[in-house]
Parts: sequence; structure tokens; C-alpha cells
Amino acid sequence: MIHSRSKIVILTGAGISAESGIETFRADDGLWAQHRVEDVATPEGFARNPKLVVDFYNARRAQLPQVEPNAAHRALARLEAEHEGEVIVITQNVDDLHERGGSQRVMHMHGELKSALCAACDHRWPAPMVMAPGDPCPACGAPAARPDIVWFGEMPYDMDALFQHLSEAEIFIAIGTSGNVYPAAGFVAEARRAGAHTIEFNLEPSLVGNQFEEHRTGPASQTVTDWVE
Ligand code: BJW
Repeated sequence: MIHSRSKIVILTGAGISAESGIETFRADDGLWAQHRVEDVATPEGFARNPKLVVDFYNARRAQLPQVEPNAAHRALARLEAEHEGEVIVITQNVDDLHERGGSQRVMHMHGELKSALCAACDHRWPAPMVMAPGDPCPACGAPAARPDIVWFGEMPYDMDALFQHLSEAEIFIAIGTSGNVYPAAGFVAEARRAGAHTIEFNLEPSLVGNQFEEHRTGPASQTVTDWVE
């Protein structure tokens, strides 16, 4: 089933970075237990209180130098280096642990903590460690800097390219994502329509777990490493 030139498309979520020390969203003590989603992850929340939102992302950006990629991130990089077919990582995560783990082809569909976005002209640039709302855009000069994060109600990045990859996938795996958030939660259905073999890696079945043909249950650092080896 898994031949040497298979195209492998990998969707990752917060669970792959949990063992690096980054909190997930929906765990009992996760980010959404500490912050209201409507306040920090919607355009309306940003319009109401931009400083609260920018501070939330400043704090998470400041955490990045204190955490390291774990064995699961590194295993995916080894897979990309050693597998003869294409390996694409589509991550919902806004951290940089896939890149630091060695993956080359990473698509950040929900944006990146290390990037800033101009709300006026959509220009993106490397974010300073500490952003302030209304920092000037280096391209158009508007005082419209915001975190380069896809909030609820906004269109995720690179949708055309993502769906193209899904339509070509021969193997689709999802690692550490709860299946609560669309369109990512619909990727397994899309990959199955394309004829891909589908595998879910998680501590427990996700909300869309019944759509996967195979399950690897346990911490990603072990299950992903075992699968790659
Ligand atoms: C481990 C582990 C270990 C732990 N090992 N596993 C009604 C129906 C359908 C859709 C909608 C609807 N109403 C609204 C919508 C759309 C909305 C949506 O989905 N809402 C739902 C709540 C219903 N979606 C949107 O608005 C998106 N845009 C959009 O749809 O545009 C229109 C469109 C239409 C059609 C096609 C294309 C586009 C945008 C969504 C933006 C999401 N943004 C966030 C915040 C980002 C900022 C930030 O980082 O602060 O992204 S929300 C948050 O959830 C974050 C994550 O990327 C995302 C997913 O979370 P994830 O990664 O799954 O984390 P958790 O915590 O939920 O789960 C962790 C998992 O790991 C668990 O399963 C654990 O068991 C596991 N785990 N440790 C292995 N060691």
C-alpha cells in the first residue's frame, strides 16, 4: 500500500507541539481555558481590544526560543529527506517547530507567530519580538500591523494549493489535531475522495476519527517516530 514514491500529505495540529511544551487549545488546562476565543482569535476581538490580542501573541512568540522541536517533528523531517515521493506538511500550528526540526516543505495554513500582516494592504513581514497594534506597515506605511494569524471567520492561507495536494495524496496522515476546526477537519474526507490511505495519530480519536482507516494511538513523539522507522 505504501510504495516508495507515494505522495504523503501530513496535517498537523497543536498535539504535535504539546511534548515540546506548547499548550494545545482545547485541553482542560489549554489556551482556550485561559482566554476567550472570541476575544483573542477573531477579527471582532481584535477590533475591540487590539492590545489584548497583540499581547496574547507577543507572549506566545516569546515562548518560541524557549522550546525545541521534539522527536515527532524530527521524524517528519527525516521522512521528507529519505522518502522518494513528495512529502508535504500542512500545519495548523503557528509555531516554527517543523522548520526547526528540519522540514523543508511546510505550509502554515493558520499563519505564523514570526510574521506580521498589514490589515490595510495584506503585506507580510518578519514580526518584531514585541509587536504593538498599529505599528506602521513597511510596504504601504499604514498604521495597521496585526499578528499574521488566521482568526475565525478568516480564510486560511493557500487553500487552492492545499486542496491540490490533497487531491494528489496517496497517503494522508493527521497528527495531534482535534477535528474541531474547518476546513482542516474536512481534509480527511477530501483525501479519501482522492483515494488516499488515511491514518490518524492522536492520544484519542478526534471528532472526525471515524473517517480514518487506521489509528495510531499515543504520544506523537513515539507513534510518529515508530511509523517513520
Ligand atoms: C496529542 C498529543 C500528543 C495532545 N500526541 N496527540 C460551522 C460548521 C463548519 C464550519 C464552521 C461553522 N461555523 C464556523 C465555521 C468555520 C470555522 C470553524 O471551523 N469553526 C468551528 C469552531 C465550527 N472556521 C474558520 O472560520 C476558518 N476559516 C474558514 O472556514 O474560512 C472559510 C472557508 C470555507 C471553506 C473553505 C475554506 C475556507 C478559520 C479557522 C481559524 C482557526 N484559528 C485558530 C486560532 C489561530 C490562532 C492561534 O494560534 O491562536 O487555529 S483556532 C485554533 O484551533 C488554532 C488551531 O490551529 C485550530 C485547531 O486546533 P488543533 O490544532 O486541532 O488543537 P486542539 O487543542 O483542538 O487539539 C489538540 C489535539 O492534539 C487533541 O486531539 C489531543 O488529543 C491531541 N494531542 N497531545 C498526539 N502528545
